[in-house]
Amino acid sequence: MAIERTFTMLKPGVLSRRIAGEIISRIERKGFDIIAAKLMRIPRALAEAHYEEHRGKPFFDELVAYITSGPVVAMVLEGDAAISMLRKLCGSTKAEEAAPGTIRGDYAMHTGLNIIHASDSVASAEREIGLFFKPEEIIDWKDGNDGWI
Ligand code: D4T
Repeated sequence: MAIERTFTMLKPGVLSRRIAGEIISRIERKGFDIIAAKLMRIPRALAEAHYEEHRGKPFFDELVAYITSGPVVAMVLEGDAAISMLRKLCGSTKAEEAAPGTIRGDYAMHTGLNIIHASDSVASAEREIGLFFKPEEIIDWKDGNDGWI
């Protein structure tokens, strides 16, 4: 499998619910390397750029309002097939289809409040990492545990 980088974001509400640690812990225990992380409030323009593909859809305004309503934790993760691995760990976008055991399945009741974002392709990951992080904010480190993960 190829090593990939993916972008993820713990959406507003995660900090208020005091579950950021639990979610990050699941990501770490799976084996991803966290190579960038920051707490931030997303400016409206960045939220709209991030969700540009959904502009004009009925849920777009609510989505942008939600994502700008409080601080998020933005991260870049690295690992084998990181993009599809993280999508599986998050579970289905639709709340009613997200399986128990996945992050969305365990922590979200509503699709519009699905608590975590994960890039869905190499192109999206590159675009989203570039929107949220400067190259110097990404730390390329190795923990020496490759044989165990
Ligand atoms: P997001 O991007 O949560 O950050 O998730 P996905 O990559 O899994 O899903 P998406 O781009 O299709 O949707 C983005 C975001 O919009 C919300 N949404 C989506 C919604 O409120 N109603 C809907 O019908 C859909 C499809 C949830 C996630």
